[in-house]
Amino acid sequence: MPRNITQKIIAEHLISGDMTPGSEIQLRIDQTLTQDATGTMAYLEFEAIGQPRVQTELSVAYIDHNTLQTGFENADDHRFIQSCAKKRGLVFSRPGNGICHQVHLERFGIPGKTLIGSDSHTPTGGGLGMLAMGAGGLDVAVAMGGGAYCIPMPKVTLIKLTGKLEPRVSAKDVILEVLRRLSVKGGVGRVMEYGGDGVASLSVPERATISNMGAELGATTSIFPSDKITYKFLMAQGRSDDWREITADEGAEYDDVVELDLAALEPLVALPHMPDNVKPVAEIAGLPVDQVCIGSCTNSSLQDMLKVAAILKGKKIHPRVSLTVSPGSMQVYSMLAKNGALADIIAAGARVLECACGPCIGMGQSPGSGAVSLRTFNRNFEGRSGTADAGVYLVSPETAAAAAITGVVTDPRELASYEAPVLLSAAFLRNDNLLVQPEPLETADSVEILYGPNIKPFPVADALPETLRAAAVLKVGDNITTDHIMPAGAKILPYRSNIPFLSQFCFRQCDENFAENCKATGAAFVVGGTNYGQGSSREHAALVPLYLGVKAVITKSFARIHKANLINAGILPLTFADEADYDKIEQGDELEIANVRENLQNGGTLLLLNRRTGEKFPLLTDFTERQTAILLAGGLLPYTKNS
Ligand code: MIC
Ligand code: SF4
Repeated sequence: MPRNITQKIIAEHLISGDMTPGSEIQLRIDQTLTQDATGTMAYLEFEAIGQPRVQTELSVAYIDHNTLQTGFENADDHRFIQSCAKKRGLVFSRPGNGICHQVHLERFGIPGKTLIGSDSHTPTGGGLGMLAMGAGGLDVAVAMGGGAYCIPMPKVTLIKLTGKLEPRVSAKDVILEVLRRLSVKGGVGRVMEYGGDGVASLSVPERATISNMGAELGATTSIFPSDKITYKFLMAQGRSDDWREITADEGAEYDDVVELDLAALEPLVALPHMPDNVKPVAEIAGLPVDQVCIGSCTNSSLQDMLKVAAILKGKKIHPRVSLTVSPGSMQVYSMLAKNGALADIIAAGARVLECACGPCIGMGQSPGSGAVSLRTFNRNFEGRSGTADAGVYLVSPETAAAAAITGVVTDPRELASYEAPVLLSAAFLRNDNLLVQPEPLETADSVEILYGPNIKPFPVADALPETLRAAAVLKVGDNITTDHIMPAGAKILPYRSNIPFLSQFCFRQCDENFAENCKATGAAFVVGGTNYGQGSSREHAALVPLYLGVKAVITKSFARIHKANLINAGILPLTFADEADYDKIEQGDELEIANVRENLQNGGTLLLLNRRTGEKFPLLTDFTERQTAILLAGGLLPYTKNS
């Protein structure tokens, strides 16, 4: 039977399961990556699993999120991760080497391989034809130990590209258009597979921009074919041997098809505070801009930076605007320096930041009160920038650079003509000085793991009891993000390995008394709307609620990675059988679910009793056998240890 790209790679990596959409499949994982903000926890979990060395073809530990060192915490965590990498057999990418997804694309990604990473933008690797997925730290730890990665078999949507982008319209505009049409939940349960004649006009970094921000659709991942363009990219990286062609078979079937004419696109912008709140740039042209930030794993390739440099060349940034530029990797940074484009960026007045996530995760550069900030990033959730009342607008590098000069939102097609950037490179500059290789197996025993005082034990749930009774300590609406549940930012991120400290910030944006209320009641339920837990893969959004006594989260629907993280942590993720029942619960109501273990084991329905009204609501428990066993055991760790 003819197969699409997704089905081909899944079939090659299938350990067990049946490839019918929705049913659970277990996949062999070739590569893993972690970053530091989720990595400390992942390595603590790896240790708890008890495996001495990683069993994958390649595992890389990156440092790119917590690079501000305003106290000892981040530096200690870097040292901890470096020592784990050395002992356990991982390549370590030192701070300054770049954003995990950009570096992985350049130095390690291989078409046709599977990759999971403890970061939701791991699908960036889809630009190279990898099946690359974001996952919680514990799932990555299990995969590092050679275990399978379990997901529901995704549906596959073909995004059929035709035509070619007009000048100054960008790959970013492609994914913004997809978000405009499909919304932040449009990709749930799906792989977005790109095909059609238009694919050939897109470079690997452009494809990576599109697959990267497919995360904002809630998709399992996004993927492009591996073709001649992929070959050229790998060749320029000195890795032509890693190439293999992967295309969909003639007559391959898809669950649905979205047609997109690249030539018809115009510059787009996602308005505050959701990545799918997309409008043409022309519609808000003239809006005064205070800050422009260029970079992040979505838009920090050499190609993007050269476009920015070409627009800024010989110009001066507007007096109102603060412009920051973060190249995605040391490779990008050094090539910019070598060819002189960096000098054009600096001369125009940009503040050049290190090769890291930086402002994207609120690590510095919080905008001023009520500011308008144009960013080439992928998320504009309220407060994520560190300034609660700032408006973050997501745009392409061209649109960002145009506003930096004019001081107002500007359609880049309105700019006077500028010299188009010369795309260097039959060969990229290669310098792996900031990659550290692990200790050989024979001597690994002698390597000491270096724990800092900020590393605290993480919570593990007890086996599931027969009856759950607790108050609905919090009731929230639709599209709650993991940034709501467990915020990031410069003040909090250094405590990613200290769950007790983090707990005081849980759900702060929704209810500043959440943590205290949980502590007062000892046990809690959270009630939510649709797409609960979208955004980041951070398992802290499950571990911290677990620490605070959350037993179950009851919603209209969940985002994929967060649901998996809740199960892994031993918190029940339940959905209303009838969405209208959501309205029949008020914050503070006492709720009870009886016969939990028995009903889960028999595949029966759980009934939620609202003790205030006496009403009972059926809840869906669409768990696989494995997930049920994990929940009964109290989470993935006790389950893995017992099995
Ligand atoms: C993000 O973009 O929100 C992050 C920070 O990269 C997260 C990971 C994290 O919370 O550490 C992600 O996307 O998974
Ligand atoms: Fe880093 Fe931002 Fe990308 Fe997350 S989205 S990996 S914080 S650059």
